[in-house]
Amino acid sequence: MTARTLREFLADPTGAGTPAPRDLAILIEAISDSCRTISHLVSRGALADILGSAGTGNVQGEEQKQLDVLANDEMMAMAKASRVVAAAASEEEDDARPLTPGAPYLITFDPLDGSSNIDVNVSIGTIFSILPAIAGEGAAPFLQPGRKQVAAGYCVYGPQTTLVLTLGHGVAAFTMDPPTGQFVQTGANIRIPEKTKEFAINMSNIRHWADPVRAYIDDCLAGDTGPRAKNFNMRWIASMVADVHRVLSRGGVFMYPWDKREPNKPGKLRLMYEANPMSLLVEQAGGKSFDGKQQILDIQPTGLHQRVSVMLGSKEEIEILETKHAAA
Ligand code: AHM
Ligand code: MG
Repeated sequence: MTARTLREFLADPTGAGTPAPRDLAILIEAISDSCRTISHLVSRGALADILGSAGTGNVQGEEQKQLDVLANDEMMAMAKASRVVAAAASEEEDDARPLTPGAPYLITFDPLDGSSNIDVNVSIGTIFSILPAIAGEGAAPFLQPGRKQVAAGYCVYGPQTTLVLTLGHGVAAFTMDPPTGQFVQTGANIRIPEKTKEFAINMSNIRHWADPVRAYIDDCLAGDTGPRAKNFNMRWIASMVADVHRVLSRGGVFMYPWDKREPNKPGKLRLMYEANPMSLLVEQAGGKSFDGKQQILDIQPTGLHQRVSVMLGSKEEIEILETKHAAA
């Protein structure tokens, strides 16, 4: 059997002969078109004179790179042209943009995640989350818990360009075939191994962590003579999209927890653009996600740009983290 294209997958995503809702299929295909365009821009880099700063900042006060702005413009134009998106919100823009009145979906995205890696030729990606459109103005309709997502995914621009997608029944992966630009299915029903020996965290922040996080990592570092009785490996790409892709591919735990530097800031990563879509993918692949208090998908959002503590990945590791937090 020849591998299916993304379009063929959307015609029968569960194998039961039922196509994805038409407007959802239109949107997913439109997103994949944008990912192809962004992948092309990313691969040209300095040749197109698009590396370096854009000379602007986003709503969070972070410097925007030229490619952040180009990717954002591409995703916004796509959402508008699709005619199936009522409003879109981006990590790079202050406010949600109303697009097509009466359309069935809302979309949120981080157009190019891993900004610190853009100029150094390390994997980066686009993360997206699709919610049902509900009544309300501005940010209000977006403030739905992650469990309400009808689809979520990311495209990682690495050695291959790979789109990873959930429509709420399992996780599938599609690799872009450069000669044709087609996304061809290369992964079905992806499962995160329950057990792992690999963690991803920015260790330079160790002195700032809360006690349960410190205790968990200390146990991992103690290796086969410590309480976990096994040696752990560490990876940190500093692109969430690439770190989570590794977790989905071979297991592990990814963490960007709250820390004491800015106690009133819940975390670094953003709930609507990063944590929710990644949590849905991880849960659909048999893993778990946790913010130190509750499952991330159950959080009731209060703001479009709200930040959150993130721990996600292999089920067994997240359950150990839950136990450590409950005991603290
Ligand atoms: P960005 O959306 O501006 O790229 O920031 C999010 C990124 C994540 O991809 C990554 O996990 C994290 O920031 C890396 O942070 P640090 O540089 O502190 O290790
Ligand atoms: Mg990001």
